[in-house]
Amino acid sequence: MDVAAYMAERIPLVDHAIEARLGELSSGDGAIPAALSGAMRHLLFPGGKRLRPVMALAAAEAVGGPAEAALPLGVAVEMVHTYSLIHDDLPCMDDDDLRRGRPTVHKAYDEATAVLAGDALLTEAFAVLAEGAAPAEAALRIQTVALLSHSAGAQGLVGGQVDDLAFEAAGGDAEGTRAAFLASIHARKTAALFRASIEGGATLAGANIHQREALERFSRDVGIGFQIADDVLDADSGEAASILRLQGIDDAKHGAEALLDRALSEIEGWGEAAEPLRALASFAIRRER
Ligand code: GRG
Repeated sequence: MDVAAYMAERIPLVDHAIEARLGELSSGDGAIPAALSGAMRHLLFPGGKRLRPVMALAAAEAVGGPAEAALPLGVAVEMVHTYSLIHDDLPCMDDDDLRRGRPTVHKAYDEATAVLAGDALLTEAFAVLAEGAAPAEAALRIQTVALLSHSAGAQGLVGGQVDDLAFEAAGGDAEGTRAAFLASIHARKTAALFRASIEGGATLAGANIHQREALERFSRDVGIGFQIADDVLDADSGEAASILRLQGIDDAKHGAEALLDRALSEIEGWGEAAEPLRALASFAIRRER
């Protein structure tokens, strides 16, 4: 399976849907301020890998649905992801000047605008997901709104970020304590949004409970494996809550491979339709950027 070709085919669907939404926000009587619109767009275009939305579409296909069923979720998760990066870069968090080789939003605009652009993306994400559902899919959309809320909220991204900031102080000295704490940070900070994308995408395509449960486990392993890959790629960053604080690069890579194997075993026997999801999981963990 050519994962690059699959992504090249699906990313324009996501980009077009994000563009349409931003266009709506900036037109007509309720048009948003130009500075806010610019700051919201700043990281969205040109974006990053768009891995989470493409995984949402692939998860919909994996359970026999059309990719388009997951498109509102694809837009929503990319907006939440983008908000998290904008806030993560702020002076009170990681204090970064550059993101994807360009000035961070608070550098290109100012701090208050960056906070507000993140807030706007986070809240708009839920509007995108909730609006425009055909009556038959309304219940599935509501379930997916709840899933994304939990993934982004106190038990997910935000809680993970709080623990991440406290890692040095609260990690404890014992190796076992630190390993468990690190795994919990990665599960919340990174894997939670993969779960919302993957289980949510399948939910919107009508997945049954067994498929959803398998994808919950699949997405946790893929999300943590993705974060390990990120730590390995970012080995020189000195990031506190990195797997490389606990083990060497080779052990970390082996651990990520084991997670990939276990994830793939969750969707074994799902047939050809799940091939893009398998290929994206491999890409997430074996990527070189
Ligand atoms: C609530 C004030 C406030 C802040 C929250 C939630 C949060 C800040 C930060 C999230 C933590 C975070 C940035 C996790 C990192 C996960 C990760 C490895 C992101 C990089 O993802 P890629 O590689 O990025 O998919 P691209 O650039 O490709 O989109």
